[in-house]
Amino acid sequence: MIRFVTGNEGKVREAREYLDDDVEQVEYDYTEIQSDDLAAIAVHGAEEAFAETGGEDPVVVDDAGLFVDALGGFPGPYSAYVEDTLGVERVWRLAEREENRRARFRGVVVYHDGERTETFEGAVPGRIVAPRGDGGFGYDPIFEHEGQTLAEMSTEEKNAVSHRGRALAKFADWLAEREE
Ligand code: ITT
Repeated sequence: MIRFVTGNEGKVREAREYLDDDVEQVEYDYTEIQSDDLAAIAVHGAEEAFAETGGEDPVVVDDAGLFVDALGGFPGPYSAYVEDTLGVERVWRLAEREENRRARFRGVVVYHDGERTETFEGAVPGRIVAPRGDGGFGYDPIFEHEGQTLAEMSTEEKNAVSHRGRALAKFADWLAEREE
């Protein structure tokens, strides 16, 4: 069993497509260190969550962010804070003024079992658009990849292209190799 440490059910739903029923959601609010480096934030979180939640099963932490080119990578590692304070619609309004609407989602999935820590990364290019679609979560309605927003895709379609899907695919391969 893998303990996925997150308050975000959408992340767990996407992870189940790769890890079947071997995933349990654990809501532990780990310290998010201030860093530009998503991997550093997630590694710190995974090690703290493993130590503090008292289980033996390995933990996984997923940290992701939306990086808008014309806004110097904003909101980046501060994406959760910006979603809570400004909201997704206002991030679209900020990007709307720019000629260049290119952006990318970047994400890391970190595994920690008390001894080893492994990091898997993924990214997806796209552009910021007016909100469309009601699937997914977070910034999905304003992030378009090849003509569709991530919120217009099914979980399977999103996973096939998304930052999280790419990171989870690498993680699932690594797990399968270990179990051989
Ligand atoms: P946990 O930290 O509890 O895992 P969170 O939602 O706060 O949940 P992050 O810090 O990784 O997770 O998220 C950063 C922000 O980016 C947050 O506002 C998310 O809604 C958003 N986000 C992350 N992955 C996303 C995705 O696949 N699609 C759209 N938005 C996403």
